[in-house]
Amino acid sequence: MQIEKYTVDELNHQQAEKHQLRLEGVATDINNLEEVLQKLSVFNIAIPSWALGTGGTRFGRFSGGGEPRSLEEKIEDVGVIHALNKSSNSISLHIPWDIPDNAASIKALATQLGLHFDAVNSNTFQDQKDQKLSYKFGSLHHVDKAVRKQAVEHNIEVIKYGKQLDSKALSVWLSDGSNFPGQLNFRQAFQNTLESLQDIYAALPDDWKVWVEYKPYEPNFYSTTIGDWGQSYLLASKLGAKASTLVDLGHHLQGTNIEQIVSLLLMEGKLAGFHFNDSKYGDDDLTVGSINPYQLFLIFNELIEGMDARGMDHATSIGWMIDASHNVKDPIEDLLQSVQAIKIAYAQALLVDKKALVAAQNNNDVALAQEILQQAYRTDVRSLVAEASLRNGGALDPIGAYRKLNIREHLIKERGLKTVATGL
Ligand code: PSV
Ligand code: MN
Repeated sequence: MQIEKYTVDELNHQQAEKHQLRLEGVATDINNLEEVLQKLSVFNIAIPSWALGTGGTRFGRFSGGGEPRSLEEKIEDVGVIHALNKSSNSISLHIPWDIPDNAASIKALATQLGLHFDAVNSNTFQDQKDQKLSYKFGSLHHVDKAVRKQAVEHNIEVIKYGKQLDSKALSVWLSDGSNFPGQLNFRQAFQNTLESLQDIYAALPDDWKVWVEYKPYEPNFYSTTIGDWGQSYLLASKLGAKASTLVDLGHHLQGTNIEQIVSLLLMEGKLAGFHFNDSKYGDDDLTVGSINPYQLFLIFNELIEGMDARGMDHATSIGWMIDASHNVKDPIEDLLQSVQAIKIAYAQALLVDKKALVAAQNNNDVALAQEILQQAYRTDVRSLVAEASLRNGGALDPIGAYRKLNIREHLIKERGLKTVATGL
């Protein structure tokens, strides 16, 4: 389904007056308004191909209706999201869940919707039907060289698909680990992983990157071979300049100071990018900003500080992607909410008075430093995000528009109530 622009314009028109008043209200306190709006309008967050269907847990999965039945339909759903928010201009594919059999036509469809392809993701955490050797005891870290070789070859095949679509990065997440003490020799597992990644690295095209994602637990519950940012950073450093560390917000133990991790990875030029989500207990895959929006703001504050210090372009120098699972919400609504939450946190962080913050830090004025951050965080920036969307031709209120245009009903009519998308 494609959204006609005039329908969005019509809805915007109805809300124009209210929006203008809100914008004027907040604009008076912002010196760099045009700069903030410009930065917001070029900021995009990739949508993962596996997040367009309903998610589930090992206890069950409850389909929501109208789920995309093919890669083409997933791309169309991202097209809907992008038409509404003008901030989701790319899709990240997971292979083999979404193999682009006909790359030329897949690319043409994406281009028609104003989309391109973000990082491609490999999958050696599941066994596929026609697979020779099992990943039950891991893939790139496996004790058996033949299994490692099979996993390396899969990653090289994923790069091949990515090349056909003009992707520029391979994202690797391994579930490799152990469930019980004694099961694994940690050093050997790490060395095997490094060697396997070196083989993959050697197959990377010159203008590609490899992103190494970490996760503390699940599906393994005693150790994970790339379990934290230190292990990922160590691998990325040993691999070389094209390798860096991917931060998935849900992949930290409770209370971890993620903003500090981000700051140091940026300082070392080793922050690959993000998988955004939110969580209360673990890797809960909840909507971005739904549990801890202040943490998200603090992360963006460090990102902006660190990127500006290195002269990096906010929008393009690292990868921005959502990685969430939608068990009870309409996935498109959940993704729209996530993108809005990210843009809100980014906008708030752009408002931080950096000069004043540096002065407060250098004077050890702790209370003032906190005031400066919270002044920005407590600013209602929703009308700034709306204005950036409007200027790009998107909706002032993307979720409201999605509902008013009855998009899910159209999708159910077109695809049926009981369709099931590939993914977890
Ligand atoms: C693992 O939990 C993860 O965050 C990785 O990014 C996977 O590729 C993704 O979820 C989808 O399963
Ligand atoms: Mn992830």
